[in-house]
Amino acid sequence: MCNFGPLNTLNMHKAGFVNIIGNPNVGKSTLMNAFVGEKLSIITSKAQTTRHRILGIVNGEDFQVVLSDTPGIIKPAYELQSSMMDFVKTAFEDADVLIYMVEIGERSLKDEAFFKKITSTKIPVLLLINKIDKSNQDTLEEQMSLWSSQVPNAEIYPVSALENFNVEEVFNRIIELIPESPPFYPKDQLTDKPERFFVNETIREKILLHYKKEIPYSVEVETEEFFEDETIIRMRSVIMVERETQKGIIIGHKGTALKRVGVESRKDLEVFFGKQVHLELYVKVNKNWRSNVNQLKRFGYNKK
Ligand SMILES: Nc1nc2c(ncn2[C@@H]2O[C@H](COP(=O)(O)OP(=O)(O)OP(=O)(O)O)[C@@H](O)[C@H]2O)c(=O)[nH]1
Ligand SMILES: [Mg+2]
Repeated sequence: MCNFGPLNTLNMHKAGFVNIIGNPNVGKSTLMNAFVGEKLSIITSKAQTTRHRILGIVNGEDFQVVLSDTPGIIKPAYELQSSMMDFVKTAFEDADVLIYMVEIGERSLKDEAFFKKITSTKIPVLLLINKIDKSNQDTLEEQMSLWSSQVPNAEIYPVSALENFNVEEVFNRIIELIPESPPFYPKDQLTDKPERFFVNETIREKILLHYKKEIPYSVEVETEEFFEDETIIRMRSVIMVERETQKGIIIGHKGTALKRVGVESRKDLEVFFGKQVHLELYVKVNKNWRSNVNQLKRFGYNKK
């Protein structure tokens, strides 16, 4: 984790927005969680795990770093993916520092327009070559020279977000780069998302982990009830799928598959909220929700 010592003795305060972008699955969310020290973003080995722009706020006595985790850059094939890419676009608009994350062995960004934006931006770019724990010195050197020629405006850092290698050094560089400014958010705030968002995401993570092919990409989760008393939080969430056949798959034989999602989600949520959790889950068909602009708005996929 990062070392949050005071910046100086002059009462100067720094604050800024640091937006993390890159291809799917390179480790953007892992990095954000490593900075924040909390599991704000879900992480799986599948591409397109993150669908929203999620803020993670790191507060120190004399600084506030507002990180944004964003969806991996893809060519959108349906409306949900277009909205996901709109979140990435907004990440260019308000950044004080851009983190462009690639993983070891990667060659270039699939989307040329985004790539051009990165190489021509006036915003300081930190290019992080992630997953170096999987690499060796020769490959790393080759990658360092490849990326310094591809993105000459970037400062390059080899990192391992998973093993926390060089994460603190990158954070210290961020503190140097962000401007003098009062904080943007209250100093005890960790994120911009409400509690229900983390319930939805935890459930979606279990679905990404346990179901194959198109199923996780056809699922949206909505938490309809979130009621907290002194000892327990009671939640009811609906798992939405696009078609009737998918509903059967989610539930599984005698409900065992859905039960597993429920048990694993509850355990994670108890850790996240630090309280006993009662979670009720059910499945509903919401035909073609991911191509329906109004439905997408309802689920928070409108960028503005
Ligand atoms: N070996 C290794 N694996 C890593 C590292 N960082 C992340 N991973 C793994 O890479 C996979 C993807 O990580 P995420 O953090 O979900 O990646 P992402 O870029 O947020 O992915 P999307 O949200 O789908 O765009 C997971 O299986 C992580 O455990 C790393 O430093 N080393
Ligand atoms: Mg992610």
